Amino acid sequence: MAPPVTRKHRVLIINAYFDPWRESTPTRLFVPRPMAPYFLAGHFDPDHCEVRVWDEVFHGALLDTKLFAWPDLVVFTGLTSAFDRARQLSAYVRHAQPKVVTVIGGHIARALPTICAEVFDYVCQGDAEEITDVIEVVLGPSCARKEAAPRHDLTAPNLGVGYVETTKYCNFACSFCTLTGEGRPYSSYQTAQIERQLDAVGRVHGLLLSDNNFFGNNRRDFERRTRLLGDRVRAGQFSGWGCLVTGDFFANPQNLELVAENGCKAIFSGVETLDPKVLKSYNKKQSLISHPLSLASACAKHGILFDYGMMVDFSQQTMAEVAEQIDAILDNPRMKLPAFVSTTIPIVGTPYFDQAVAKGRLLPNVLLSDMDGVKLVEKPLEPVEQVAAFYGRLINMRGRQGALVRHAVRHAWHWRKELPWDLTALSLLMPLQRYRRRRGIGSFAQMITSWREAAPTYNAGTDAPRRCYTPLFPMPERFARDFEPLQVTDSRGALTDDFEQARSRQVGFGT
Ligand code: B12
Ligand code: SF4
Repeated sequence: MAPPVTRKHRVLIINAYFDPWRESTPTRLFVPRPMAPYFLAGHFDPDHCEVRVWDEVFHGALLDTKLFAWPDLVVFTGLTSAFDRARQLSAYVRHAQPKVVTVIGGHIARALPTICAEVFDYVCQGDAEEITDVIEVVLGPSCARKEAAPRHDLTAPNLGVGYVETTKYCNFACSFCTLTGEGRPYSSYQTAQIERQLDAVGRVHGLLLSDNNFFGNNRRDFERRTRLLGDRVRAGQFSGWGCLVTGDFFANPQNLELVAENGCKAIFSGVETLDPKVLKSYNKKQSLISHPLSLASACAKHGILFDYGMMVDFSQQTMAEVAEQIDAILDNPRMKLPAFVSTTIPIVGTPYFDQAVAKGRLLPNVLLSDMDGVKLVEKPLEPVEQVAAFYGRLINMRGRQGALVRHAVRHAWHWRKELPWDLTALSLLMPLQRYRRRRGIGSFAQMITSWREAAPTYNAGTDAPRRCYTPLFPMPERFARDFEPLQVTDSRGALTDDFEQARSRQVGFGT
């Protein structure tokens, strides 16, 4: 229990993050933005608590040592691979302020419950609402806000984009997906809850839905949520919205008509790979009908921009096969380049991770923080050094920059009559911005840290550890373990004892 304070309780909510490109500077132009910090912030009563959010994606690496001594309570969220980062930051705040209380929840806590219980004071397995239990115990019942709504006011500058979630989790079970591992049922928010979120967003240029799958498995419910958004577009709250759907959405053309009528302007779908054999191996049959060209054409007819992500899996594909797919896209101005290319990640807790372990596919000396989609962590079909070098060139489009620029211009020109000017401009600029190594601008400390990072090798076995594993300033010996990386595999490629212990099940709030 924190000591009584006469001022407001100070709450710091941190989205811990390791930038795969090893940049410590802010990534302001990334969409979508992580919303968990702002959902969590909404549960604290503003009359009793002063809440600050530090999102290491949007604000860059947290290197401001003065902030470590500020909070009474620190709440952590983040992607699974960011566990080490959350641990480092919790060490900094405990060192600066021994009475601070730390809480973690979300993907990290679900995948690694045991080690989280050792490192943090409270470990939450549930959704954002579970933070109210912690607030009541640690700060007192009056500090928890009743009808909570996300704190969109804390997202400033929001660059004209607002975020809302209308459903949670997913009705599919792809083997590589974290949601399959977590096994929570797909569910929709009630109308009043969505309205509350929309009211909290206020007037913005465009709205992005954070849903994993806006379409889902209940047509009437999909129609309800779509019309709700349409009403807000017609009322002038935002000019349009974008969402993420699964491939089965496109099977019925009426779905596209309905979303278009209700102001949808952009659709993202996880095509993942153009290779049906690989899709089947992931249990991702819903994407078998999803060829990016036919989907882009269908969307463009309704003035909707189509986008997709692509995964490459060198444990099933050769470099020549991958190169052929990318070059075929670059040769065809009608096809859109994927929004991002990533390796398939064996995310801890997924069936895909278990298969990779059972088949001995993990490379030796893999750290949890290596699992960011930008490094090889699985044994490829071909020699690992060659594949890593090839992959590094591919995701930076090295040797393909001319073809990339030509493709972007010809692609935007081809679709200009179907798409409004702002979406045409977006489809021109997005690939040029995504397929190059990011050089960001941030605080002096962030820029220096980025410049000092070793160059990436795209191979977990040979990448030098990130700089943040060395503390920012000398720390007492008792914090030494907090700066050691959680190692997933040993020098033979077998799971380490530390990792097995870290992920063993020990569930429940406050463990
Ligand atoms: C925004 C986003 C990003 C952002 C930043 C994410 C971040 N947190 O830092 C960016 C664009 C950087 C990103 C990158 C990637 N992402 Co992403 N991303 C998302 C996305 C679309 C939205 C997240 C969000 O805001 N959701 C809404 C909020 C409200 O939900 P939430 O974060 O899940 O939190 C809920 C609960 O978990 C819980 N909760 C969370 N934290 C806490 C804390 C406490 C104390 C409590 C009580 C509860 C709690 O409460 C919330 C619900 O009420 C999700 C999909 C989705 N719909 O969630 C994928 C998702 C998180 N991403 C995913 C993946 C796979 C990736 C990539 C690996 C993709 C790739 N192949 O390149 C990369 C990772 C690169 C890296 N560095 O490792 C996976 C999960 C991966 C994982 N377990 O780590 C998701 C779930 C998509 C999916 N279905 O596969 N992503
Ligand atoms: S469709 Fe997407 S969100 Fe759903 S299980 Fe598959 S990868 Fe995960």
